[in-house]
Amino acid sequence: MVSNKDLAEKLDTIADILELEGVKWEPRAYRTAALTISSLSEDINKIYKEGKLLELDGVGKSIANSIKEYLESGKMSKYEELKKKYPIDFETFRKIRGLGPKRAYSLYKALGIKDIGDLKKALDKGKIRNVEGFGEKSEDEIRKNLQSFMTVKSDRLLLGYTVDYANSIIEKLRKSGLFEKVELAGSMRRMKETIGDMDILAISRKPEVGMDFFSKMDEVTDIVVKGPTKTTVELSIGTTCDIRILPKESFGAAMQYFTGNKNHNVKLRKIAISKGLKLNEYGLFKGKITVAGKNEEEIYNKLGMEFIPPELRENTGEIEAAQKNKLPKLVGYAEIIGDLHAHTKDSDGINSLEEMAEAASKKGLKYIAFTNHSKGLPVANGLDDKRFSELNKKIEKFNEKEGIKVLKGVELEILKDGSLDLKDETLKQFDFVIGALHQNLKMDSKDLTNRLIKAINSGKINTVAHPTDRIIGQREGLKLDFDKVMEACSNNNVLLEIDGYPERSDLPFDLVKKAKDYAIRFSLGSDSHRLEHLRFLNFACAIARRGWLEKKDVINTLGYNEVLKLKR
Ligand code: DGT
Ligand code: CA
Ligand code: CA
Repeated sequence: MVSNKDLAEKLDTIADILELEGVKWEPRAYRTAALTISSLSEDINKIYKEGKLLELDGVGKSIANSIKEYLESGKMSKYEELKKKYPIDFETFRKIRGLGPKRAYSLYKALGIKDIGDLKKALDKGKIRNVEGFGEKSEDEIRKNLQSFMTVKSDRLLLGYTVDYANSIIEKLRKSGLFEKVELAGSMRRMKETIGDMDILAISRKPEVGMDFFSKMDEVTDIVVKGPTKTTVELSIGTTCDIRILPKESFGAAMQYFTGNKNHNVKLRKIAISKGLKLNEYGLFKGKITVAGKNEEEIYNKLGMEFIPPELRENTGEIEAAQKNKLPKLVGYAEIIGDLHAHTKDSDGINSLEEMAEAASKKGLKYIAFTNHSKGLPVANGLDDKRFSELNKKIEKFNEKEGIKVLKGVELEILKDGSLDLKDETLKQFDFVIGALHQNLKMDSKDLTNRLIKAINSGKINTVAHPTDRIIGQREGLKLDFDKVMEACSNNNVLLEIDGYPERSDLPFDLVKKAKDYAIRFSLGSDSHRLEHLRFLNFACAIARRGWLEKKDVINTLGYNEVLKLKR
């Protein structure tokens, strides 16, 4: 079964090749379709079956036909034809920094490099430096970037693209009437940014019928093992799902056990032993007597600690804090009332300011900052001073209406020397300035850190965009000295951003926790480029919670007028 990711990658490759061939408009359509499909929360097979392909952004008749062909036969003629002319593994190469389609094609033409294996061989023999346009320095870079790609690449899926799918399975199970209870467990319940598989726990008086129903669901592509207490299946989304049916009196213990993580569980079990108790997935026992089991909270309480929210269960000090009743009161998902990072079609977004604002309002948000790119990022159609001044006037006009408020924002390039990409008089117009490193990143750690600190010290930025610049599964984060960066933020009252875009999930939760010790506050953003991305704000909040943040640590819990006071 074709996954959304497969399909999107193929469409992207078609766009790449057509671009190489200098075709004018077509690549853009394929690119848009790829972007739409890669960020869908629904299975493309389902959308196809419901006859809704043409409703997807960027999908016209001809692309819809290609998709249909691919979903039905596993082949896409357009792709196969182009691939005959360009037998290059663009899908993998594009994940390696600095190996976009043009450069990959140059290497193919000069050295016949088709895939990673060929690339490695050529690197070992030092052949790349001799290719026109490459040289010794870029050979070294490709070597480094390949290495970093090999270490970060993984088969784990992103929470942001799987959690809605999981919840829709759970809804169907609940509606079937065959279960008294159905809940999500495992890494998904902990809201970890990547997941290995899906874990579902249930109570049922008819376990056989329940498991039958489950294994015949549309989402299931294969059955790995099937039994009345545990069934494992393959899902169309490209991962497996474990479902376990448990007795009512053990459900809390099972939720605790199968939520994990493993290290958290191991420590709890040791604490149980030290109290003369035994803890497993069936309950907490003293000899043969059940001390707790039905209810998860009770397990924690009987072990001498307060309830630990799933997001914290990583064995990074939460158990010790819970024993002293000193867990933070985590910021609530519903306490986030604004989005502080989103794009419109004025730069590289797909939807208009009005469409985005309306959708954000429908989600219950009170304000949204449109932080379009600045001119230093031409690939993202960044705006210059003049275009920003016009856009800002448009936003002021928009804000005269009742309803959701829009903040005049910018995702501002921090230039190579640490200076900022727009004039001071333009910067003064903005309500919210996000400083960002996107280009010229091939500096050593010290220079890069100083460059960022210079921007932080300028007094002109509110927050630092996706601070590590990692892309999960594709590239490692920048080698910044985060102690120095955090110190500078703390001294200058500059926030750090938590970018909820699934591939980014940046700042990562362990660095969030570290920043909290520097008394830094945070801004949360969906980094939306289209309406469907607005849901990513929730994942930014999940990371905030996993980083132990409380309401007071997160700017997005403040009202619109309060946020305006942060203006620089
Ligand atoms: P994943 O699937 O890799 O994203 O991560 P998890 O945490 O969902 O791990 P998974 O699906 O292998 O197992 C679900 C939970 O079951 C895990 O978080 C803790 C528990 N568990 C699994 N294996 C062990 C084990 O060997 N010992 C203990 N104490 N707990 C385990
Ligand atoms: Ca799991
Ligand atoms: Ca599992």
